[in-house]
Amino acid sequence: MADKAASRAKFEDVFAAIREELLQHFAGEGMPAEAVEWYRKNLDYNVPGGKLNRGISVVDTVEILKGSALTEDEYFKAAVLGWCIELLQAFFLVSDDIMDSSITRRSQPCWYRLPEIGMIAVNDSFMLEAAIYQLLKTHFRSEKFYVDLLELFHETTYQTEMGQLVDLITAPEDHVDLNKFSLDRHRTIVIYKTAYYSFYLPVACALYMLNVPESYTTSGVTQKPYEISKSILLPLGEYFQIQDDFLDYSAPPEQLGKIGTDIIDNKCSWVINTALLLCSKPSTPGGAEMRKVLDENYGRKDAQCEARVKKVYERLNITKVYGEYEERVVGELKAKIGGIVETEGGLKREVFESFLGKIYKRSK
Ligand code: DMA
Ligand code: MG
Ligand code: MG
Ligand code: MG
Repeated sequence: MADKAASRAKFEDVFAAIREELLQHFAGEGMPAEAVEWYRKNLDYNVPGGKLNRGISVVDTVEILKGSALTEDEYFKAAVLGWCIELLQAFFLVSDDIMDSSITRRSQPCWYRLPEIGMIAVNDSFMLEAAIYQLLKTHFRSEKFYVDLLELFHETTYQTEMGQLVDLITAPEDHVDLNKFSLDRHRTIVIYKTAYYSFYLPVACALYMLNVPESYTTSGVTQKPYEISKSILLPLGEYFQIQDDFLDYSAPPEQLGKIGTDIIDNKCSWVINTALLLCSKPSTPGGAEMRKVLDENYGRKDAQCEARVKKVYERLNITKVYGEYEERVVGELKAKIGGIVETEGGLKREVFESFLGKIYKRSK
C-alpha cells in the first residue's frame, strides 16, 4: 500500500471530481450562479478538511479484503463511498456544532458562526446529506447492492440521530442534574451517535461493494461477516468517542482543531461519569467535597465554573485513569479481533487491526 500522505492525496483528488459533478447537476437544475457558489463554499468548507479516517477506511478495507491491487474503477467506487461517509459526517458536524454552541471545528470557525451563514447552516447541512443520495444514484444505481447501500445509509443516519437526541436531552441547558448521568447512559449515547456511522458504516460499505453476503457457510462453518464486524466495530467506536470526550477536556485546542465545550454544555461525557464514580468511592480522599464542586459548577455557562471542574478532574488524576482504561480496552479489542476466523472471500483480522492502529493513543 502507498504511504499515508500519498493515499490521502489520491483520495482527496476524487473529492474534486465529486464536487464538480454535484455542482454541475445543481447548476443543471437552473439554479442561479450565486446559489452554485454558495453550494461550492458549503462543500469546500465542510467536507474535505478533517482527518478523513472514515472515508479512507472504505478504500483500505476494500483493498485488504480483495487482497490485491484495485482497478481504477474499483478504487474510484470505493472512494465515492468513502466521500459519501465524509458527507454524512459533514452533515452531522454542521448541525452538531449549532446544537452544541461550538466555536471552532477543524481549526476554523464553525460554519454557522460565519456572519454571512448563520442559520442557513441548517439547510446547508441538509444539502450535504442530500448529496450522498445524489452520488449513490449516479454511481451505484445499476449495482445489485444499490438497495442495500441505500438502506445502510438511511439506517445509519437514523441511528446517529437517535444518539444525538439522547446526547442532547441528557444535557439540558437550564437544568443540571448529575444524578441523571451514568456510564450505561453514556454507552447508549456513544454507540448510537458515533460508533455506527464512524466504524460500522465504512466496513459495511466495503462488504456490500465486494458482494459479500449476509451469511454463508464454508467448510461446515456459518459466517456472518456483517454481524461479526458490528460486534467488534461498535466497542471500537465506543473507545473512539471516549477518546473524543477525554480530548475535549485535555487536549490543547490548537492541536485538536476545536475548543472543548462538554463541561459548559452539561454533556454526559466519559470524563464526568468517571469523575462521579471516583468521587463516590470511600477510598477517594475529599470525594464528597469534590462531588459538591462538580454539582455546583458543571454545565454552567461560565469559564470560572469550567475551570473549577477541570481542577477536580486534575485532583482525581483523570488522565491516569484514562490511560489505564485505554490499555484495558485495547487489550480486549485485540482479543476480540484475534478470535476472528478468516475464510476465503470473507473477513480478515487486518481490517480491524488497521482501524485500531489508526486511533490508538490519538491526540487529535
Ligand atoms: C459527536 O459528538 C457525534 C456526532 C454525530 C457529530 P460530539 O458533539 O462530542 O462531537 P464533537 O466533539 O466533534 O463536537
Ligand atoms: Mg459537538
Ligand atoms: Mg454533540
Ligand atoms: Mg466531543
